[in-house]
Amino acid sequence: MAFELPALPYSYNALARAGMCQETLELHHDKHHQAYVTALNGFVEAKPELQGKSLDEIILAVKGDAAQAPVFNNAGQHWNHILFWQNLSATGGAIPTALEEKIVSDFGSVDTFKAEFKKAATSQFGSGWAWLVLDPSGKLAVTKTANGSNPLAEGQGKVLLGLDVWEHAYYLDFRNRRPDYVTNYLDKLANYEFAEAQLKSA
Ligand code: MN3
Repeated sequence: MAFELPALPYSYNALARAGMCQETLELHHDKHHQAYVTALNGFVEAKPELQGKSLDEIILAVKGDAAQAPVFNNAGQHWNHILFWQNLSATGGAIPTALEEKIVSDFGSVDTFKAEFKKAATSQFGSGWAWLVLDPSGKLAVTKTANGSNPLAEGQGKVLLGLDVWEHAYYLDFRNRRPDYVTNYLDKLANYEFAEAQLKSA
């Protein structure tokens, strides 16, 4: 069973007013994400040991194996983008009560959480991701990973939010201004209701 590109959970122009234009979503979803899925399916077809495994199982099976890095990168990016599309909302930015209480309890304040997330997202050198996770001890934490890696591969806990900081994610909308892209995400695009649902299902 081949892996498939999931449809966006909103229209291509749904996020334009919140800072992510139609062309960004068309290229990012239809070209970049599709390319990861196509490459991953090619590897699975060629490697019997990967066949029948779930996406999570593939990521965990090949992580840390230099010879399998192309498999890891494409599987990781498929996993990351499935999460990412659910992380965005045309009416994002509002933090529901249970999540806000947990953020205040674990970071001290919403502003501190946002400052830590922004620091992680802007200090990730080159391509990668910033994350809000529920760490293995049950506390919220901000992390970052390089390229196609993610908290699943690195044992950082359950993901509540993940922000793509590859240039393809923001260059059309924000040019070289990654900090502005991150701030806009936290204040206008982030789907904190999805994050709260992840927290409650943990
Ligand atoms: Mn991307």
